[in-house]
Amino acid sequence: MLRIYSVPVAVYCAKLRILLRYKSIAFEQLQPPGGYGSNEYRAIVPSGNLPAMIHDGFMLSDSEAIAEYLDEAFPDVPMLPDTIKLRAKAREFSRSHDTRLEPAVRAIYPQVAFATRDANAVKAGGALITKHLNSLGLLLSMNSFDTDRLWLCDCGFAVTFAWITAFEDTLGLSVEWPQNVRDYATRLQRFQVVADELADYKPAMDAYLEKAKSPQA
Ligand SMILES: N[C@@H](CCC(=O)N[C@@H](CS)C(=O)NCC(=O)O)C(=O)O
Repeated sequence: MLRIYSVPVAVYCAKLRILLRYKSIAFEQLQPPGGYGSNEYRAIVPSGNLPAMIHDGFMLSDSEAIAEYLDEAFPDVPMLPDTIKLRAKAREFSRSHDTRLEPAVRAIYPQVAFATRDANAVKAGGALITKHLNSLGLLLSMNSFDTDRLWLCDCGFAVTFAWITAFEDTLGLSVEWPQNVRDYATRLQRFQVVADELADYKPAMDAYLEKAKSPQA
């Protein structure tokens, strides 16, 4: 049995669940004992991060390491391309999500609470996200992945795009989306597993965003 340590709002857990759904891998989710970052959880998962996986007694953390492991362990529905160069490109694409776009979006979380929000920090955050979306647009324009399939590198973007849109709606975050990035976001949502995961994930996003509301609203 495959077990995933997770909490409902965790972005990288939602990313991983898209892959698990697409590959039809059965899994069970567990709360990290003592909460993530706790000594109890670190005794199992040294980074204290989510997600982490236990597969037949084998522990692995980091969503991308887990995703690549699962792609090899459950090869029936491959989620990495079949040539060395396209696989490398897919990894470049994944890393641009995990190390660039998502961290820029994560920097907005401290600004969610209405009571302590700094409008200048939200504005600066929007500019940084726009910069990364522009880079993504350029990367996409050079991309030759089959667009009829979902790739491992698509999973994180699907979730992060949902957060950017939620921040536009709730915080008035100002972001410019290159047209091909908008088209990419729309295309990802047409995959049933992406739509299903985002629908299941939305209550956790909404609960997190409650504190964004003005007390007068
Ligand atoms: N690059 C890591 C990022 C994981 C990550 O930042 N997870 C968040 C939850 S979405 C977390 O565990 N945050 C708590 C912490 O960093 O201590 C991955 O892909 O797994």
